[in-house]
Formats: sequence, structure tokens, C-alpha cells
Amino acid sequence: MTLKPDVTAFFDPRTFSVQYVVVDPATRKCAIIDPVLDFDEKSGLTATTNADRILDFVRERGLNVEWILDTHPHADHFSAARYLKAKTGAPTAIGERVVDVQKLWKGIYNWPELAADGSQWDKLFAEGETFHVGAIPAKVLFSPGHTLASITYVIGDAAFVHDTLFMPDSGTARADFPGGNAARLWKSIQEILSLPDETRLFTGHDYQPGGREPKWESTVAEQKARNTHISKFPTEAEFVAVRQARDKTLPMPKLILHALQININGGRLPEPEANGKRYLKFPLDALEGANWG
Ligand SMILES: N[C@@H](CCC(=O)N[C@@H](CS)C(=O)NCC(=O)O)C(=O)O
Ligand SMILES: [Fe+2]
Repeated sequence: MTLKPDVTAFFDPRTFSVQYVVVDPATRKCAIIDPVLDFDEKSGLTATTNADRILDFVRERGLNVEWILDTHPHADHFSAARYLKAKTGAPTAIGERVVDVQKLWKGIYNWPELAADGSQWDKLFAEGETFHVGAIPAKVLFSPGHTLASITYVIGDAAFVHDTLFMPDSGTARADFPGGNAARLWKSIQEILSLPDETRLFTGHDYQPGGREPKWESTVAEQKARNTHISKFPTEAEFVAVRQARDKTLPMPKLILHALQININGGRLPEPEANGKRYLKFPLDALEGANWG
């Protein structure tokens, strides 16, 4: 029998991100997945509105946070993992290939002091590694393609697929960031679609095509039947061609250069300088060939 966690989604309309609290109702233990730390690039302000909403939910329901999980180093928002660890004491985790993403971006940022060894997280998951949320068994699938380090958390009958498959009417994630690969993404998607048909899939973003209300939950069966990129372009070659053509048209996420330097450091903001203020650093002309939008 596959156990069913209670899943609550928290949609962030600023970044179209979906954050999750995954609860084992029997033990009231939970995992938080992909929490967002708010940032406004125009003013440079940071805030913890999204993360505090999650903390309120956890407190009101008397839940015990067992894990703070990220699916990949995000390119469009800051991770609130560090903030939530400080608030709850729960361990942070990500996939072990994060070290490859650290090495890549350490070069791009010319950041010799960054330890590219994953030591910024409490736990680095290996491919196929198992753990528990309360009494519910969980397993890690490596799902690279969108990033080198992307993973899927399968927790009971629910898979947190983040930026692989979006909702069926929206398609799939882009594969053109440094370290991205459309053919690899196709393989990762096939692995997710080989889970049982009734597996609940929870996506990491919803860009609300056509202005519809935000949605985040589907099933393997629905994705196989209706995903606009997968059902219409079923072979690897067709998918890769469509994915690469679309990626050429997409401007970089507006926060990619802001976010990666926070997220490859486990969600830590830069240390304050002598005046007590924190500063970001931007490489110029590093993402050659990127679409200007
Ligand atoms: N306009 C958004 C784009 C964000 C973006 O590129 N999202 C990635 C996931 S991190 C993606 O796969 N997007 C697919 C798409 O836009 O079609 C931003 O600037 O933040
Ligand atoms: Fe992403």
C-alpha cells in the first residue's frame, strides 16, 4: 500500500513558484519543499513573507518540520531554506550534483572563496536514496536537464517534479541555463512518466497560460495523455527540437544572476560588508548568446 501524504501548496504570484508542505497525517511530521525568500530587484529589499506564511501554517497545525528540501538551485528566486532552518532547526537538503552547479557558477562569478563541496546543506541526496517524512517512505530520483542538479522527491504517492513537467497545458521546463540539456530533460521526464499512472505530480511553477487561475497538481496519466510538449512530440528527437527552438526565444529569468549566487550558497545572503550592508555581484557578458527579450 502506498501512503498518501497531505500536500498543501503555497503559490507565490511574484515568481509563479509553488512551495509545498508535505505532511504525514499519522505523525504530524512534515517536509517543506522549495520555499521562496522574497526579493525585489528594483529596490534591493528582501522579505520573508512567503516563508513566514509557511511557518504560520506549520505552527497553526502543530506540525513538526523534519526536512527543508530544495529540488534544484533555482534561477528565478532566492531559496528560503537557510531562513527556515534558523527558525525551525530542521535540516536542509538538495541533490548531491549541486556540487557541479557550484563549480560551474563559481567560475562564472569568479568566486574563489565559495566551497564547491555542498557543505552549505546538511544532507546531499544520492540517486535512488531513500528517507522518510514521518512514517511515509520517500525516494530521490535524479532528474537533470533543466539544471545539472535537479531531483524529484517521490514521497508516498506524490512526486515533486519541480521544473521538469509543468501543468499539461503549459508543457515542460526550459533546458538552456548553463548546465541544462534538452535530451537529458527528456530522459528525466520519461523516468517520471514511468511512475504508476495514479501518482500525483506536483510542479514547481505555474505560469498561468492564457491567464487561467494557478494550478500545480496533475497525475502521470494526465501528463502522458495531455502534456502539450510530450503528447504532441513523443520522440526524443521531436521533443529536443521543440524544446531547443522554444528556449531560443526565452529571455533569461530576470533574477538569474541575483538568485544563483544565493542559491549555490544554500540560501545564504552575502556576508555584510564593513558598513553592515550586503551586496550582490554580477558578471557582465557571461551568458553569451542569451536572448535579450
Ligand atoms: N519570466 C520568468 C521566467 C522564469 C523561467 O525561465 N522559468 C523557468 C523555470 S526556473 C522555466 O522553465 N520557464 C519555462 C517557460 O518560461 O516557458 C522570470 O523572469 O523569472
Ligand atoms: Fe527552475
